[in-house]
Amino acid sequence: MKRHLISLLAVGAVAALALSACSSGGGGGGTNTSGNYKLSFIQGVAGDEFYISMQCGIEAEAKKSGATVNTQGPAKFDPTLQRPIVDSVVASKPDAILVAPTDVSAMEAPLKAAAAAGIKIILVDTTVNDPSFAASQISSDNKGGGAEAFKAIQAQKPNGGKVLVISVDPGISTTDARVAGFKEAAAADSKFTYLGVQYSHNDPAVAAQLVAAALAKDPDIVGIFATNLFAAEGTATGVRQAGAQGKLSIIGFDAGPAQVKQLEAGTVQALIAQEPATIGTDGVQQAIAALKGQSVKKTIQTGFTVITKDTLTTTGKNAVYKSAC
Ligand code: T6T
Repeated sequence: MKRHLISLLAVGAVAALALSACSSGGGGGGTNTSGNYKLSFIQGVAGDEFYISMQCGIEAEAKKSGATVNTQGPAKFDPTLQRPIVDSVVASKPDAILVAPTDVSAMEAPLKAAAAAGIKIILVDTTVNDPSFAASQISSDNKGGGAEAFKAIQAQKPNGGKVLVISVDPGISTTDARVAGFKEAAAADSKFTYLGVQYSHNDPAVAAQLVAAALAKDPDIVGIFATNLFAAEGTATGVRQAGAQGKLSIIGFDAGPAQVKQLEAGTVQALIAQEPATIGTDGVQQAIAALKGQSVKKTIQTGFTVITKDTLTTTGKNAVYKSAC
């Protein structure tokens, strides 16, 4: 298990992309023996720096073997928008699809059908309830990351108090696991009271409203864990709007440029940066191994780095996500 935990308290449009080589691949069904594989990457949502950074890793790795990559993502993190993209990608018969399913239930059947049609499916970041059809799955230690977020609050607020989680939507494997890890860790410390989780639908404005309302009800909240990039962005805004900046700890999952600014400004106290480019690199390697009939790792867990203001220019520097490759 690769895990880079740096426990420091101060702690990371869609592009349709075709790389140079043209695939001669026939796609789906293992008909492509040329090695110039045709890969598709379906993001959880377009324009999210986490998936952009993953795309960068995917493209760089694909280029090494002359594979081509087509990247698409829905405008929202929503299975009703992602499903038609999966259907159209499947119709284009790629050799393999790297995909971050937006829901553990809704995305299972279309991806299973794609695998049954002979397309190698690699689950990157998120997963589904029964991922047995997938050649490989690569993701962060999301539960461990949630527990780490609680540790960061614990270190900043040693006297304990009320803690809240702002997540995305139920049914997303990654953020649900982060919530579970945080909740479990919080339950083990009797000084803390877990107020539960509220869902922002991946909309920073909704997250900000939820946080402002929660602070109006419980002004003594000592810590908020925001489980992804957009939840963190909105949480920081909500705390600022409620005039509570500096009174409580905000720990955000992910490290996009906006989160880094909030860390620098002192609105957010720690970020848990994943390794999206590595997830992408590993995903391409596993896809190509599967296509070549070589041995494939069924699951790969990638690491994360806890970044604080103090470590932003040192250990956290390379962990920040990219807005473009
Ligand atoms: O946190 C990442 C990703 O891991 C999660 O599945 C969805 O949200 C992000 O893309 C960040 O916005």
